[in-house]
Amino acid sequence: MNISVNQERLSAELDTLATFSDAPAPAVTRVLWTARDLEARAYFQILCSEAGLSVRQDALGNIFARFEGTEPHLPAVATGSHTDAIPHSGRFDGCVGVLGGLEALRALKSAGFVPRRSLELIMFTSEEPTRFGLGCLGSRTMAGVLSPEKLRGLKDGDGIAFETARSAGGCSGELETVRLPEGCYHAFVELHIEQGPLLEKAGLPLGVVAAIAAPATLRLTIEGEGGHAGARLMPGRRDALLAGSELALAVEKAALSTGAIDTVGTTGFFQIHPGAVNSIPSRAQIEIDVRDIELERRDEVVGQIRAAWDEISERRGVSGALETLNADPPATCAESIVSASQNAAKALDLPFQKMVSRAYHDALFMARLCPTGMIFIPSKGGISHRPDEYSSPEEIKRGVEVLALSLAELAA
Ligand code: HGY
Ligand code: MN
Ligand code: MN
Repeated sequence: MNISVNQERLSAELDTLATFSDAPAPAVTRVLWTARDLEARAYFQILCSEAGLSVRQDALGNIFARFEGTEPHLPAVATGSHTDAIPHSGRFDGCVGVLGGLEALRALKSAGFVPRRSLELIMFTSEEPTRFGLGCLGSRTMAGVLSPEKLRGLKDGDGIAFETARSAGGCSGELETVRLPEGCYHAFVELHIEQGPLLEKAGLPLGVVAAIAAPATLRLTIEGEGGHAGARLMPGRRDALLAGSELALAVEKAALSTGAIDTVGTTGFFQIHPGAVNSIPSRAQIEIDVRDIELERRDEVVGQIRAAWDEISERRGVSGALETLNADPPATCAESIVSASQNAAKALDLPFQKMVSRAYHDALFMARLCPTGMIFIPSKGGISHRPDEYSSPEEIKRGVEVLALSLAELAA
């Protein structure tokens, strides 16, 4: 099938989407249910309606845009990603899969393709953990991994309750209706930027993902003792920042201790109180991200971090419970999806490599619902979660073409 992707239109739409941001260009900040996020959601829904797709939103704000097939009662073939963006990040992470997914459906429509199974484009709520500390809220709930009770118990960094934020975000309806039954979809394919250097290093335009790494997030509030930086002498201090700093170094040490290149550990969030130069830090809030493509190794690293915290807190006389926010298993991509993507790449005469995704994605949870796979396009310099994140219009166009042909094969 000959499809033509409208690269100019897609680039213009990605440029417009990037303007809905709480950070000055080229950075993008777009956090769940902020005004910018709502603008992006509204913009996406307009584009889908203009493309003749039927659009609906569930109680958690997941948006579904449907290209009806000739047999609409059959489980649909889905694609999609996210448009929320962590603070001061880039304009392609997630957005390529949402607007590129839309462009794939438009290209199939204009090629006169009529799917037997309906095609459904999904914009997932809060793939990033920024607001509530937990990533993939939409897909995690759709897959039944996150319960409505757990959702209702969440509070953001300003103490705003989840339900308050949800209704302010224009969502209504019971959270119990978000969960989808297994087999609700025939297949799910997500187009995403690689966010790493491998495709660029290999000089390849395409990656077909075989597995998605296992992420875990830990959170800790360290309670020490504050005091005057001058008058409080060193012996017996209970400095929360220093305890947290030792823990952050222990995270790095634990990740390196496995000797496996696939083990990563990051202390990405570290806030101290009161934050005055002449006041001893009495409290520190820390969030730790640990991943590996092997579950046992990941959990071994988490165990080492817990043991390190027990020793540090005891020795320094500080307290705090190390809470696990999520510890998800890795996902293996379904052979049917991997082969559909490979067939598409071959039909387009595009070389590719099979690879692992070290970033997590909504596909990690859609894999609990149906056969799932991912298509990667290169990231310039392997950079992501930074304002200089970049994929060229040509690379995006090729990813959309492969996605469109993959969807066509799966929906036929
Ligand atoms: O952190 C991740 O892997 C994703 O970008 N949320
Ligand atoms: Mn991201
Ligand atoms: Mn992403």
